[in-house]
Amino acid sequence: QESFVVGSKSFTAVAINTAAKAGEWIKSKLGDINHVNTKYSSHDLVTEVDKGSEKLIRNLIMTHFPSHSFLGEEGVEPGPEASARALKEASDAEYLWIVDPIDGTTNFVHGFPFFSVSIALAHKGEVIVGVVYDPTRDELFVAERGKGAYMHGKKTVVSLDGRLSESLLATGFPAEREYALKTNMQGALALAPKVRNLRVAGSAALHLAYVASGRLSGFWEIGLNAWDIAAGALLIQESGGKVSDTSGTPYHLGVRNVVATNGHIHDELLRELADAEAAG
Ligand code: 2AM
Ligand code: CA
Ligand code: CA
Ligand code: CA
Repeated sequence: QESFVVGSKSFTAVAINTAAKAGEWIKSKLGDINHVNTKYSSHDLVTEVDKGSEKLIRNLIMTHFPSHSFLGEEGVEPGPEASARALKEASDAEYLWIVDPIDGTTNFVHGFPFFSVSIALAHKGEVIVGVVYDPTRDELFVAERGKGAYMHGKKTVVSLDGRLSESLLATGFPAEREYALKTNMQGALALAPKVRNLRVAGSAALHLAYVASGRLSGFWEIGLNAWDIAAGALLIQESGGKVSDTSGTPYHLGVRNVVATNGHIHDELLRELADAEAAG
């Protein structure tokens, strides 16, 4: 049994308080953005609120746990190589906080109310605490390894849907990343007639929290980063679901091509996605 407590400080309590504070601040900035900068292309946005949220989160966490390491999206150069390198460098740490200060920045910029704060803590490479907070709906999803997942005190449980035909699935359309866009679109095109319906709402972390809480039967997306997935993956595992990469390898911090389901539809979804990619 891992220890979730150092002295009198609970990792989970700090994660929850930090996500709540950051979320509240983000919400207060909605509709009040002066500058939108682009990272890679006109599709890849970052605002002062992304950076401010990450700073707030980093300060709170490092004040409580100065010996821990911290990996946040806005502290890493854009692009898959830099983020893989940053994760590799950080993965020697005994305790590593993995943070997305706003997941769904495009939504945030446009005032489309579907974005979240994602905070995970990994111990020796294994996620032990995951928190995803949706400030718009004031919904806080919390998981502790081995202890279950909760939303506001109520245990979250994945959906019972046993077939794709009765499933509501989500994915992402990352416009500036050609391979990821094409692969996700091919998957969506192949799956659309076979599932109940598809959603593309723009926050991977919140989609994962929705799989954990049974609102979605499954989610997949190619080309994500550790900070998009870490907290949500634990939410799903602790809610009885399954998380892997597209080849079926069980979830680990390096997974970028994520498939996350209630477990029942997992193999069927993996098969359909593999067929869709092979068919090109
Ligand atoms: P973000 O809002 O934190 O950037 C939507 O498809 C998902 O893709 C979101 O979780 C979004 O996270 C992420 N995303 C957006 N641009 C990205 C990029 N350039 N590389 C990797 N992930 C990205
Ligand atoms: Ca981003
Ligand atoms: Ca993200
Ligand atoms: Ca982000």
